[in-house]
Amino acid sequence: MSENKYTITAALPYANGPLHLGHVAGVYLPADIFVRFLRMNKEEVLFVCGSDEHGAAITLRAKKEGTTPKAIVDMYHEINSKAFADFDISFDIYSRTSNQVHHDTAQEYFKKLNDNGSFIQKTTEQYYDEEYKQFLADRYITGTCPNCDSENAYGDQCEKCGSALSPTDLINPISTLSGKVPTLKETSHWFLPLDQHEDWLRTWIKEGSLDGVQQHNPKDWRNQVNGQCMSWIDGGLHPRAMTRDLDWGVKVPVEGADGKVLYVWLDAPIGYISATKEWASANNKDWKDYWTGDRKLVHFIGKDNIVFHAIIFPVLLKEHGGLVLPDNVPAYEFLNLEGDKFSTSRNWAVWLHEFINENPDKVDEMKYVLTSIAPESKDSEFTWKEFQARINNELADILGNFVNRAVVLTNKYYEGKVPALGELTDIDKDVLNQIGEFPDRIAGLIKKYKLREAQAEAMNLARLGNKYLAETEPWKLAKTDMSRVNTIMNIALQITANLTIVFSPFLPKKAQKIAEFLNFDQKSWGFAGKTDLLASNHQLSQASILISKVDDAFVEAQVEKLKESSAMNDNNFPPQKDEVAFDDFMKMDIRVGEILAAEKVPKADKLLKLTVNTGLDTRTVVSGIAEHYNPEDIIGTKVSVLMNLAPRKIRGVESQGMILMAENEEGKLSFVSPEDGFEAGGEVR
Ligand code: B3M
Ligand code: ZN
Repeated sequence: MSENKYTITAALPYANGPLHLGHVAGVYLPADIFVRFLRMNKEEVLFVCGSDEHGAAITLRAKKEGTTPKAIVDMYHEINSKAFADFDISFDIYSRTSNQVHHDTAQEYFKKLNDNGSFIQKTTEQYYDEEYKQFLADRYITGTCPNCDSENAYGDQCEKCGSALSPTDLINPISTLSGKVPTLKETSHWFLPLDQHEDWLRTWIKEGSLDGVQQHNPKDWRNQVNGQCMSWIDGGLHPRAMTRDLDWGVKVPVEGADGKVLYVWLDAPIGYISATKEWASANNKDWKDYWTGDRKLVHFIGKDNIVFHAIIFPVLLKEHGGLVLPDNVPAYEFLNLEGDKFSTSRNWAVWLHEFINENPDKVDEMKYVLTSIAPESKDSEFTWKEFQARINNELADILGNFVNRAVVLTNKYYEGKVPALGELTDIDKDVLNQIGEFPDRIAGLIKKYKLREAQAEAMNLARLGNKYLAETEPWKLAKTDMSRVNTIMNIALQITANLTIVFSPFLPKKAQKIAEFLNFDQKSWGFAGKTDLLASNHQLSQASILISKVDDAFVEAQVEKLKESSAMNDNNFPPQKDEVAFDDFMKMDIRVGEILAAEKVPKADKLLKLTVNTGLDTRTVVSGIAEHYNPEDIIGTKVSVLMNLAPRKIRGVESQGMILMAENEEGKLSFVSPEDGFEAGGEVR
């Protein structure tokens, strides 16, 4: 059945922060749905992704936090790869660009192009920070965008309007290191002369053909992708520097290039190839099979990545020779959150790993909501209210309700054995015809990357089921006409079985669960409609709850959490609390205490049980500091103790007071201790 072979990539997320719902809705989830669909159709598909661990965004973050780029990427690679796995994103490999195989691959690639004469070497004047003695590439420099006047454009890109920039394009450039106006200084770099590629790029994008051979149908590409590409090409392409004066990245593999690394947007897309190599060598395959011949290469990306995947990387692929160009570049618009843009710096975000940790049983529910609002053709918005409405009114009331009725009634009337079809009425025939059409129609939409509509169609099949049961009312007929009920329940169960198929790419866990109710192996079926998936007499299993409803308290808590965390000021500190009266403050009895003993509280990662001399007595205080202090290191330490806090039981231990802690912007805790010579019992005011 496999006609096509696919290599599917999802943009490599920068390992400089956690993933939020915007990333998921507009890249990883649609890519995963598409891949799951292809796999069900028994197409040959490889799905690659990994962490993008180079680039100025990472070195700058390390500098700001006083740590190393390596520490940053190790941390976020871990967080993000786990979040993807927990969210059931079915990559064949999630690699990382700090791997040796990637450094080797990127260097080889560069050398090959350099030997081909694909680059031009130029000495140009680049911005330089005199104070930091460093050239200012990409995010090391900000200024006003010449295209949209946004004041926060970076040296390589304006995130507001999406245009690709060079540092010298910026109006009023400022070094992000010193905050000063940079000077110009000569340096030599390798440039990709994009201007020399305008002609073939134009034909390839407009007509989908290359060297007279049809590659893809340009009508299959999204309008905004074609539109953005054509506006760049028509605006005139310019040579673009492919190397940088930086010490973090893939070293330029040429003599005399000390202190230079590959531009992150040269090395990152090559990361797709390195990931393929890593996967291939672990699976006894040849990576080239996935990048040559009649392979369809599809890049799922956000709209700010279009130029890199639809212009620059294709030029690099063509210059390499022998490799396929993308068959499609489905780019997504942006998802907003509760009326505002997602913002990492303002902490206006729903973080994927946090959501999963707090709601491990709502993975498919979140998938459903995100696909319902996927920003396919324009920006869209996530709200917790809509999250609740989609789950309660659609997933639970339509899908959950129908499946439950079909399975429960069959168990009730037939001890779970599928009854045989009898004589068909017009309404039966009509429904059977419609069932057969759903999978094909949904498949057609998925192939066109219209996943939002495709999922809505899947839900329409459940709607059809509900309507059929409401019109035929088997629960009434059960008293009078059991042979009619046989037919109705058979058809209702065939709809249920088809639901496991059409929902599989979108809601893999729920589809699996429904299949378990039916005792049905939906995985062995292609994505095709059948009205006899369940044979008569086939034994079902029991139904359990498929979808739990979301209550108002959940919605309120989520909105509250978002507002609280985003109210943190620039330094990540919470805002000032409401005023209190002096007398109220004076009610607090805070004293110097001395820690006499400390031990871990069993089965509580964060808690230490402290024995504290307060000057008045010796008491037990439980404190959430186990991740910040070793018990043996703090004996004898003087701390501040809130004495008259009502005692509380924490993990079975009564805590008589509270140790006051200072917190920094990363959440690290420190005791608030008096200077030497202050004894236990002294008041803190
Ligand atoms: N890391 C940018 C981004 O996350 C970049 C994608 C690389 S794909 C080769 O927007
Ligand atoms: Zn702009």
